Amino acid sequence: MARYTLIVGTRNWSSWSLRPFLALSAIGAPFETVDIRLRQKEAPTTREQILKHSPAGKVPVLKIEENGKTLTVWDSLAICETIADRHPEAGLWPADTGARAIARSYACEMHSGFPDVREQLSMDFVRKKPMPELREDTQAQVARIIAAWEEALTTYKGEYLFGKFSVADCMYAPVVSRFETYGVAVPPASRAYMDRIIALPGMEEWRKVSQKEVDAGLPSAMPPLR
Ligand SMILES: N[C@@H](CCC(=O)N[C@@H](CS)C(=O)NCC(=O)O)C(=O)O
Repeated sequence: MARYTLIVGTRNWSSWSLRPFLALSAIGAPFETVDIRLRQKEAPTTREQILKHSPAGKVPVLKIEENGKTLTVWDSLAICETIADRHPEAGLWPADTGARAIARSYACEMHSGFPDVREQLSMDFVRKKPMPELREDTQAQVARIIAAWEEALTTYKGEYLFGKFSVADCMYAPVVSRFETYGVAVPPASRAYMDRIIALPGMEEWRKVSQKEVDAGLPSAMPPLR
């Protein structure tokens, strides 16, 4: 059996790391995590620590040890795809090809978009914060996310965006956390969806570690990289 190790960044801040953590949590196979503190400037710096695992110098990273070999996968979406590939029984993509194409579009839209949401509503997993004054672009991106959620929830009529829990939900879970932190108002179907995401066992586990980081003095906002 393969041994999975997921290298993640500071949990309270690392929205990218949360995505594959939820995918791995959903398949039910055991996995280990290695936590790397982001924005560590003294040796060993964050960069030095991440480079031990991946030449891309970013978390998350997944290591798969199998048959005496180690496969290293980096980038949150590539990791989620790999987990979905290796565990078809978990149904991390919809079975229907049309629904799967749309679910992939949702995942990729999140992966490559919404820069203003990321910047103005940065993830601070365990905290509640006042809503900043949102720029027009941010408002448009928030509206687009909500419209996309409503559309999927209405079309696929399940508990999650595409009925069953999928990679699309992993990709949007950090947005759920951001909306919760800043009290973004959403329609009832999206609110119920957010509550289901928040209640996932993987989110609960992530919250426990994030809370420990915050209790140990983690600052509220992730400092800029330079
Ligand atoms: N597109 C990448 C982005 C990953 C990313 O930007 N990770 C940040 C942490 S959330 C990182 O590793 N930053 C390096 C650093 O802070 O030194 C992914 O989806 O995995």
